[in-house]
Amino acid sequence: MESLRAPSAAAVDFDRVITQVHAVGRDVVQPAARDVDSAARFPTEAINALRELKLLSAYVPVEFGGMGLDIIQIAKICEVLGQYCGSTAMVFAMHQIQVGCIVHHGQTSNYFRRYLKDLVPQQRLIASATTEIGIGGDLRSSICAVEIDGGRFQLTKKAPVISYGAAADDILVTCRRAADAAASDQVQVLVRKEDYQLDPISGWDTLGFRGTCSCGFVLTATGASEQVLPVPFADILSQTMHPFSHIVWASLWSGIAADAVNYARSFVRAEARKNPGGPTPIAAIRLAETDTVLQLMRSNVNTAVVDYQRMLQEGNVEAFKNFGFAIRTNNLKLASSQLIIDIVGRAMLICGISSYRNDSKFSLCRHLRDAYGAALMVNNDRIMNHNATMSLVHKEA
Ligand SMILES: Cc1cc2nc3c(=O)[nH]c(=O)nc-3n(C[C@@H](O)[C@H](O)[C@H](O)COP(=O)(O)OP(=O)(O)OC[C@H]3O[C@@H](n4cnc5c(N)ncnc54)[C@H](O)[C@@H]3O)c2cc1C
Repeated sequence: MESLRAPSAAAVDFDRVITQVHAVGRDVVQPAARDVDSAARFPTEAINALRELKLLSAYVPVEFGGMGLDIIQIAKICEVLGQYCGSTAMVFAMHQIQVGCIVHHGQTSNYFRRYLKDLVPQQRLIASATTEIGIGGDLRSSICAVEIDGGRFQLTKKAPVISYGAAADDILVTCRRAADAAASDQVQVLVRKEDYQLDPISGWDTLGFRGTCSCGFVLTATGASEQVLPVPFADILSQTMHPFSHIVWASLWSGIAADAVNYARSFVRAEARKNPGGPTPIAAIRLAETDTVLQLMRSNVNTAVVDYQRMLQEGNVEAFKNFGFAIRTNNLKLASSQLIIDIVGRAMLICGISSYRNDSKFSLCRHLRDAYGAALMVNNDRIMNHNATMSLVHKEA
């Protein structure tokens, strides 16, 4: 069986890429992060800097002109970006999920092969419209349908949340295969800015991830029928969207958590410097404890991403249907979205009131607010409910 993603044949030196991402993080992303957050504005300068590094096509295989990075490397970039700005990292991660869906499931189509080639010079930003008014976060159910007639399609979706919808160039939309199809008989359609209209229905004045600008829209689109991905959405979800999302999200949440721990470390060091040669500050013990939790969080991501990369290379599509794999992927999301709150909370205890202030150099308010979004991005209760159902029939090997 052919692999969904061949072994990494990256066209670049990955250490150099990571150095460049840190440089952009320090010089562009972090200086803008507080303004992005307080104004709830799109991180334009950050995404443009990533475009300049050609990172929006980082997962595009080398044969199409991309960097050919693998999921392990993409996850690492998400983690690094998370250390500088949660919203920027989330935009980057969500875009990569859409690229992943096209790379894994579009290559049998001339249209999508051409699209992947265009992605490299054009650095198009791809958003996602899965959630729909009337079905909440149930990914396996759609109300809207793509209607194909004479090689053209028409599509209207009421989407309560489309992250960076207004800034995107293209949007991957889940919908029913046809007007008479069942709610779960879904496809994904790539709609392009020149062919769609977004009518706003809600803003994005939220607690955290404010820079993702995840407003609600009624999306109305037309296009050519070849813009429908040639694989059922059920397969795209189990083989790509589900594992890819939870891995890149958990990676960037690790980055946010690691940054909070770095703040705590600087705070403890500053305390220790006040009393040279004195006893280790009590907060240093808290810091050591927090480090163990961060290590656990990172280890979870690492295990999941290595497992997924191996499965992609093996190309055994049956393996993705295994309940054990789905449960492990869900567990990564459940655990990471709780650990990020735990770690940021511990870092706040260490830094004390300065972390609670919005105006302090040790402020962790943004980290904490972003952290609380993690459990809601596909509601943890909904995920736990799926795990509960699967665990009734699943047997661990
Ligand atoms: C920062 C951020 C960015 C996002 N970006 C996007 C995006 O770009 N595109 C997109 O499509 N979506 C996006 N989302 C939204 C998506 O992640 C949410 O899953 C979606 O909005 C549904 O959320 P909900 O809480 O309203 O609904 P639900 O998931 O339906 O949850 C609401 C309630 O239903 C309960 N529930 C649990 N299980 C079930 C069940 N089986 N059936 C019914 N209810 C159940 C839950 O416990 C909860 O109490 C984003 C969310 C966030 C936080």
